Amino acid sequence: AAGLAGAPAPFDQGGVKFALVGYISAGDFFSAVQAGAKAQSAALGVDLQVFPGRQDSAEQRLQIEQAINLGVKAIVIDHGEPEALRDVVQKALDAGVKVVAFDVNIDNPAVPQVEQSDHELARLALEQAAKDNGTSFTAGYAYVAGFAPLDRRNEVWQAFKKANPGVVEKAQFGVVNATTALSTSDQAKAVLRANPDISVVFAPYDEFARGVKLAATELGVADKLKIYSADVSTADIQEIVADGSPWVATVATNPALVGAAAIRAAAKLVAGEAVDHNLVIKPTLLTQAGLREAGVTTIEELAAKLPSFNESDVALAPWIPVASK
Ligand code: SR1
Repeated sequence: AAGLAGAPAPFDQGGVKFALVGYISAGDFFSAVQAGAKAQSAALGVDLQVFPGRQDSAEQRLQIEQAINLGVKAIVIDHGEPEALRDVVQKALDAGVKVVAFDVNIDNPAVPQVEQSDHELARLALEQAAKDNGTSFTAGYAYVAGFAPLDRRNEVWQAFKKANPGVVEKAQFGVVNATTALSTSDQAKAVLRANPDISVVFAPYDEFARGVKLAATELGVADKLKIYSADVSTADIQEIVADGSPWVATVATNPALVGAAAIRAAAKLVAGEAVDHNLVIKPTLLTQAGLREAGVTTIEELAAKLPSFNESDVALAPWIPVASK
């Protein structure tokens, strides 16, 4: 590939390879992160190889080893189990490969951590829940421990319940696998049948929210429920704005910006430039009412109507062309 004019080495010469190694296979969020990473890589003249996840730590470790052997200059790790990754990440660093982690705590000062300000994300969602429902309601909660973003959002949920004793969590459920939405829907159905008084579900991952909405619709209780989530995609927006949808708010970044920022951070490290340890992409509250009022039906329309949703100042440099949106 041709070099990038005006860029520092090795980008000025071209032929630079990066890898993005994922952990989770399901869902629009992860495809959009990958799309953003690919677009930013193309703008840098970088050849990006994407290793899709399959919820399998052993496979993710092997993929990191493969990437090292392919001679990549940098690896972006997108989710995973930290304990399974720390030694293989050190192996990459020892081989001179730069590493950037998104939503998996590698706990290594040489590895910048990308996140979506999960505390703020959960706080915005729960403030909206309190605005809509008051601070006394019976809740369901979709959560799986062990994923850094969900664990951070969980800290805020626990503090919210403590601060509002009228909020009673009747059931916790959720599955992260290759069919998260469907598996979570099966659990949500059982939970909603057993607890017909649940009026609010906090489901801070769009695949969870999708599953809860499906369950509520199939049980015919969508009009008695309000779902508050994280993340957004075109398919999510369509589910949120649909007539009678119980999915009333989500708090989200543009996931393509997350992927692009991680690639820029990796490029800066490869060029020998300083990168902050914590790289935060800020989320935005999106309500059903707001989306309907704005007539937004796709993520592109959202980006056009809400320019802040399509901008991030993370890991910029004068020589890095920002990927077209
Ligand atoms: C299983 S972790 C799922 C979350 O990872 C990303 O942070 C997305 O926001 C999603 O909610």
